[in-house]
Amino acid sequence: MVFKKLGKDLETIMRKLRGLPNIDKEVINAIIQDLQRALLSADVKVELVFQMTENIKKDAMNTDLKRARRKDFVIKLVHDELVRTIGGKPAPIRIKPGKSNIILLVGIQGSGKTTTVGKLSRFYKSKGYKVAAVTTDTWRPGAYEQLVQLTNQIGVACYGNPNEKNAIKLAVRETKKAMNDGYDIIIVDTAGRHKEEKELMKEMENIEASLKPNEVILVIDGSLGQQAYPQAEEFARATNIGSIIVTKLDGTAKGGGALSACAATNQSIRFIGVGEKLEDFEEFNPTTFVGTLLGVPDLDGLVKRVQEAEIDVDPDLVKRMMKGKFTLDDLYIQLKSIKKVGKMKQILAMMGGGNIPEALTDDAEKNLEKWEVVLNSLTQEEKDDPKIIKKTRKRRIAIGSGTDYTTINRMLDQYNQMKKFMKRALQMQKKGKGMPGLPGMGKAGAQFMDKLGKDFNF
Ligand SMILES: Nc1nc2c(ncn2[C@@H]2O[C@H](COP(=O)(O)OP(=O)(O)O)[C@@H](O)[C@H]2O)c(=O)[nH]1
Ligand SMILES: [Mg+2]
Repeated sequence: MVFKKLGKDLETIMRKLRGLPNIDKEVINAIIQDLQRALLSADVKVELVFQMTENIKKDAMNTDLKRARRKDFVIKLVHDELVRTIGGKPAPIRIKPGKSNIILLVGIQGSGKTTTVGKLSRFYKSKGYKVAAVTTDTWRPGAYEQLVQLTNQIGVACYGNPNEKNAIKLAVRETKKAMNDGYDIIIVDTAGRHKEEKELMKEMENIEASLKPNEVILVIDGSLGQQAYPQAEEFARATNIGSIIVTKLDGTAKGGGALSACAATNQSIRFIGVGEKLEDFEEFNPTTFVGTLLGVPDLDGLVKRVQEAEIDVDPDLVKRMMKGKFTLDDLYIQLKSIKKVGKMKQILAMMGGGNIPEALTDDAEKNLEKWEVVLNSLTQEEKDDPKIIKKTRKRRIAIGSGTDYTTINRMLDQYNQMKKFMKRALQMQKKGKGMPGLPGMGKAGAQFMDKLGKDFNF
C-alpha cells in the first residue's frame, strides 16, 4: 500500500487524540511531536514540518471553544494543515468537451512519462473520451514500440513515426493527424533526455509553442522526495497551464517529501502513479488524500452529505430509543431518512464504521415500498410489539397486504437486527465510547451526527 507508514502514524495520532478526555497544552505538544516525527520520516522538509506544527500549536490553544468541541477543532486543524502541506491546491479541469484537447507530458528521462501516457489514456478512455496517444521520443531506441505496446493493451490509438528524427516536426504532424481523426483527448509523450531542470523547461517551451496544448503535465519521480522541489519550481515558473503527476509512490518512503515539495510550489498535483501497471494510477484530490491518511476518508464528502441531508432530529424518537424502545414504525422512519440521505451506508462506510446492519446494506430502498404496504396492514399493537406477530397474524397480514411470508419475515428479521444493533450502540454510548462528532459540519450536521452516534454506535 502507498503511504502505509505515514498513514499508520497519522491514524495512530488521530486515535490518540480522539481517545483523550480533554485537550490541554500538554496534549497538544505531545500530538505535535508525534506529527513532526511522522512527517519527517516521510521526508517532508523540516521547515515545512515546523511551519505546519507551529500553526497548529498557535491555533489549537488560541480559541475559547468549549472543551468538548476543541477536540474536533484540533482534528480539523491537523487535517487542514496537512492538506496545505502535502496536498497542495486541487487541480483545475482543463478538458473541454466537444473539442480536441492536447495534453503534453514532460519530465526527466525515467520519471515514468511513457508509462503515464498509457495510464492517462486508460483513465480518460474509461471516462468515455475518445483518446489517442502520440509519441515524439526520437531519441530512445524502442520508444515508439514501448508506447504502441502500452496503448495496444487498452485499445487506444497511437500516433508516431520511428523514422522521423525531428521531435518538434514529429509532434506537430502526428498531433494534427490525431486531431483530424476526431479524437477528444490527445496525449503527447516526450523524450525528456535532460540532466537538469533548465534544459527540460527549454524543450517544454519549444514543444508547447508549436503544439499549443490545453495542459502541460510535469511527470516527477516520487522517489526523489524533497529533491523534486527544483523541478516543480522551474516548471511552475515556465508554464501557467501546468499540473503535476507524481509517479512511483508505491516504492518509496519519501512520498511525503515529493508531494510536499510540489505543493510548496503551489502547483496542482493531478494524479499519482502507484505501480508499474496501467491501472496503478489514482486521481489526486488533496482533501480526500489527507482524509484517507488520517483514517477519516472523504471528510469533505461526509460533511457535505450530512449537511445536504437536513435531517430533522425527532426528539421523541431519540427519547424512545434512549429508553431502549424502538418500534417498527421507527424502523420505517429511519429507512425513509436513509433514502433522504442518499444511503446512510455510504456515510457509515466513509466513517469506517464497523459492521453495518443488514437492514441498511441490503436493498433498503427497494424494500421500503413493500414494507409500507405491510405496515399498513398491522395493528398498532403489532407495530409497538412485533414479537406478537406469529403464524396466524402473519397469515392475516400476508392476505391483507397482498404480500408473502418472505417479505414479512425479512422485515421482522431486519427489525430485530436493527434493534440489537441499537441496543449495543446505546450501551457503548452509556460507557462513553461513542464516536465524537466531526468538525466543520455546522449545527444541523452536528445534530445529525449526534443522532447517528446514538443510533448507530459511531
Ligand atoms: N513502481 C513504479 N514504477 C513505475 C511507475 N511509473 C513508471 N514506472 C517505471 O519506471 C520506469 C521508467 O518509466 P518510463 O515510462 O519508461 O519513463 P520515461 O523515461 O519518463 O518515459 C519503467 O520501468 C516503469 O515501469 C510507478 O508509478 N510505479
Ligand atoms: Mg519515455
